[in-house]
Amino acid sequence: MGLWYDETFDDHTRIGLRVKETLFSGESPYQKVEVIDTAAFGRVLIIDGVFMTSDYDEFLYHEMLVQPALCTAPRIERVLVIGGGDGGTVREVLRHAGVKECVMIEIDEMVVNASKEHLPGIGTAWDDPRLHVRFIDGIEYVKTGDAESYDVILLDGTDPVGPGAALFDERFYAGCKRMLTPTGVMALQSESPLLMMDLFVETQHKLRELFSEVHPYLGPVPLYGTGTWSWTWCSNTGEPLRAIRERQQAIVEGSKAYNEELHQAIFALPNYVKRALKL
Ligand code: SPD
Repeated sequence: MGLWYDETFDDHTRIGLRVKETLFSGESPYQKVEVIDTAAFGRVLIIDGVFMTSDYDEFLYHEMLVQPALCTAPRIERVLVIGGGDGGTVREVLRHAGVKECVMIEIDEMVVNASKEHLPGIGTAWDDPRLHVRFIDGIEYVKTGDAESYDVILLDGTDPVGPGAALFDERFYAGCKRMLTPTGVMALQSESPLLMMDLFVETQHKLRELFSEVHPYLGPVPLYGTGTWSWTWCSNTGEPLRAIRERQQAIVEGSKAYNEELHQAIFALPNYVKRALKL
């Protein structure tokens, strides 16, 4: 049988990967951080027993979190990423020549160090001079940072357990909105509408209290339970389908998933989601 790593969702469900080798295992002040090499998904980052990202399907997650926001925001000079310690999100941001500065706030230095060493295929932009990584608490940062200082904010957290739980709190979202320029766009990972429908709906309601435009969109991430994942695009002025053609054209060639047609398609919601959100 060999060694398997199981992520357990609940009493009835778990998903397992056969392990070729454990590359890193450490306990930070915040959480347990592991990197394993697997036969099916390549290298996989695991935090507190939950699969975060893998060589095999990370592009499906990171391109979807970043590109709809970066291709629609009126301005993209200053971008804030909260979480995302594996480096996949900032890599996608920094593909845009129009980004002058990308600040990444990650609470756990161990995640970044382990990712730099063991996931070099995901974090390929660590040396970009436009990137500024700070190891501080994102919750505190959005309380005290300068108002209206970012054109785009991206939230790349874990599931709402451990230090990631506060990233699903309405006060945190209000802090993000405070730091966003009036025409800015925020996008976040918003969990699985299948496996975590209550959390998904609750998150949409919290965001609707703060933003006039709140648009969830869906895509596949095979590593995560149920495979169907959601992200949410938020703004007080723009529209998610009004993409900026030149920005799209500049990055589509180098994208594994994102393109102009997909941008339009991902915002189409299946009936079970529309009904849950009363759309
Ligand atoms: N169920 C796992 C959800 C993890 C979401 N964040 C992944 C981080 C990848 N950069």
